[in-house]
Amino acid sequence: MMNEDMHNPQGVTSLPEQIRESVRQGRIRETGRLVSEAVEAGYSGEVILCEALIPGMKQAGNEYRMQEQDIPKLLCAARSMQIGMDTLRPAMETENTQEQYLGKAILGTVEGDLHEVGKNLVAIMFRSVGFEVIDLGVDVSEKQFLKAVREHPDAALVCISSLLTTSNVQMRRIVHALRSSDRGKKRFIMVGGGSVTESFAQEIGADAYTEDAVDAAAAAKEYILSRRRQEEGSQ
Ligand code: B12
Repeated sequence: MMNEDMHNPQGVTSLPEQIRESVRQGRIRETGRLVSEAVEAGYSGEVILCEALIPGMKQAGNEYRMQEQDIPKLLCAARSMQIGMDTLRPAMETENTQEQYLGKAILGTVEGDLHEVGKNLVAIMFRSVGFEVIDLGVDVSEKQFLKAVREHPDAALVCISSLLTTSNVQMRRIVHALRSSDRGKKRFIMVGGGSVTESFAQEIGADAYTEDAVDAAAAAKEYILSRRRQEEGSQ
């Protein structure tokens, strides 16, 4: 693997740093081009995500909060992040072709909430460890979650994202409705997003909460593998 320091010895800004700045500034096409260049240059998907795209988006969010950026600029940053993730996806899937198939996971952002960047990141990380993701998108109602679990009875996991505290009430309802529809076949429900905490997750009866998408994918994989070990042990 190449030297992945943020600066090369000549002091020229590295590709991850350029990507970070490009997302922060909301330069959509440039972000796509830089991510392609970084992939070709041999940077791993994880480095591009964790050292470039995510920090760029976080910085844009912080500047928006400090009123140093306005909504249109923030939307461009979110769009740049999305283009970056879309560009990265084929490379990440190739990097992980040796991963075993872990089954289906249903994913969506709760009703009333249009934030999609974190949810899309969860989708990428889940796919990268071997899950098939059924992405319901944003503003997903209790009914739509229930329809999805009926249509995909083999999905062992449901992942719910919420960024707005006002949407937490929806998250509570969705978890409750999913539990009531379980009929003995317990699904693993994971929740996350900026408005969710570990204690809220426990209070509403979710099975797991993680702060970020990388840990979420690792926790989901661990759950599936331990379930398979148990099933093998009981045969
Ligand atoms: C970008 C953004 C927007 C964009 C969204 C664009 C898009 N296409 O997604 C736009 C401009 C549309 C927007 C609109 C609004 N926003 Co906004 N937005 C943000 C901002 C700046 C960044 C969110 C983001 O993309 N973060 C980057 C991603 C990578 O992080 P993430 O989503 O948190 O996801 C990570 C983890 O949470 C986790 N995760 C996420 N989902 C899941 C799911 C599971 C199962 C698991 C395990 C983990 C997990 O993994 C991810 C990282 O690894 C945040 C501030 C912030 N710092 O979060 C405010 C923020 C979320 N917005 C906020 C608000 C208030 C709004 C508006 C109401 C503003 C308004 N007055 O109109 C509207 C609401 C619109 C709606 N109905 O949804 C508030 C929410 C406050 C609250 N607690 O309720 C925040 C916190 C800003 C603030 N400090 O005030 N917003």
